[in-house]
Amino acid sequence: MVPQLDSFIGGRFRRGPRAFPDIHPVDGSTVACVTEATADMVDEAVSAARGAVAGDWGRTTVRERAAALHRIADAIEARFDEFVAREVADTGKPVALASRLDVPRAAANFRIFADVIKTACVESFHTEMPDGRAALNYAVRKPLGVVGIITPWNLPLLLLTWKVAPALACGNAVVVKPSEETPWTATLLADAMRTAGIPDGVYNVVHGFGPGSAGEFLSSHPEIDAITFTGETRTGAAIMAAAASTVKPLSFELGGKNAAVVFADCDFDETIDGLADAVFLNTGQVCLCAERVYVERAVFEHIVGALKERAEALAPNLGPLISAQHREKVLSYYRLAREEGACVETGGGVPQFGDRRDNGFFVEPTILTGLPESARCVKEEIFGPVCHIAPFDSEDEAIAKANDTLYGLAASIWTSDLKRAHRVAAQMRAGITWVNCWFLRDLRTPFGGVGLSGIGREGGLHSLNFYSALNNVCVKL
Ligand code: NAD
Ligand code: 6OD
Repeated sequence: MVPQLDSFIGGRFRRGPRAFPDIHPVDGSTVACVTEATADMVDEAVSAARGAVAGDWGRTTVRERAAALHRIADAIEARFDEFVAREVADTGKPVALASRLDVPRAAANFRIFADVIKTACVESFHTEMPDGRAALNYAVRKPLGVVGIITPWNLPLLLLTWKVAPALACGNAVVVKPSEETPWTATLLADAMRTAGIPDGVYNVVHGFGPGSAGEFLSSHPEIDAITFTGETRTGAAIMAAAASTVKPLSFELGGKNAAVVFADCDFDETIDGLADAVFLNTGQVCLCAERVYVERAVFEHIVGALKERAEALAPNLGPLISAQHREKVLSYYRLAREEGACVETGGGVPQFGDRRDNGFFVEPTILTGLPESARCVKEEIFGPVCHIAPFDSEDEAIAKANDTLYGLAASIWTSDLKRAHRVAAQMRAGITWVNCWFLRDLRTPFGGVGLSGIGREGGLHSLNFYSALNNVCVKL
């Protein structure tokens, strides 16, 4: 018997009438059985959240909420190994990665927003009118109410807590809809919430799918005050349409087709280390991954050769893709790349292990060269362990190529010339530009994308400003 994962509504686990399997991507086995929330259950979750905001939770002070967030982080850390095991069961990612990235970041997300909310300032103006009257204007930060949170499968706990923490810091209650592929850590977080003494109804989980299921019920729900979503651009558009008639704030972190720009003067070893992460971390299933690498011609062959070596060395320890369906999507791009005339420098297929992993969803890390900039493999997000590497001859050409995308999430620049780094960074059409590093995060900084990569910014005060309503008070003096 596999464990059953139920929705969590008003402080109680609630079984839905229909069940679906939670599949382990390493070998295709079923690790849990998830019960899907009905429309009525989503209504109940929203009511429970509204009740919490109207009740004790709505009366908490900033100090009390900051302490509560630290207790949630403590509860995650106390069950660190269990969170790692559940994340690994759902995603198939290596234990080392979940232990280094996903679970520590979940705790850090609660701690940072506990700190940020305590020091967050609001505007105040001393107003002087031409007729001699004066006033004091000051803003008051209030919760929005009930926030709907819809998240993807690639960094399930990290991306969920990145939204839950600031939403709770601002005094909201939340209804979360984790990806159907990765339901486990959102469910385990419900236990951590109980341990941390978070009142019933503040954190609710509804399991299910997107269209015609919990995702759509939540995004079209008239009683939800705001929606924050991370996932595919196409899904963001569907959520925007579903939410339109009940006008509400939306925050979207969407897809990317990110560029890395490598200059001949880069620190070669540091760049190869950085690129290996930027292309292959989490089997390329990070929205920030570089799927387009532009390399100054003088070092092109050298970089292609070294990254190829790195890909081949990484291959045996790379985790699987999330699902059979996603693997088919990635493999369809591997086939398309050949049709489009790519040279496959390494990879391009499915590895054979001779053990249970042959039933899993693995693909080979893949490096492509030789495609024109117009190729679909250079234009469309693949979301796998693959990049296309192309040469460039001038800084302007590199910038133009990097910016030639409808997305605009992240970019990285690799050079020892800091003047050039600042100059090129300023011209990148992306929400985040890293110089000589990748995915190095300060959680106070603005995080988000332009174009098809999203709407709004998360991080530090930017998150607080999304999850709260600023009310201005004008006092005549
Ligand atoms: P997805 O859009 O398929 O699913 C994300 C969530 O939306 C899931 O919970 C899903 O059930 C739900 N959903 C799907 N259709 C819906 C609908 N019509 N209404 C309401 N909810 C719906 O994304 P995914 O495949 O889980 O994740 C991969 C994608 O996410 C990639 O495109 C990646 O770039 C993007 N992503 C972006 C960021 C970022 O910060 N910009 C971070 C992680 C992932
Ligand atoms: O680091 C973060 O805060 C963040 N939102 C990362 C997103 C990664 C996308 O897959």
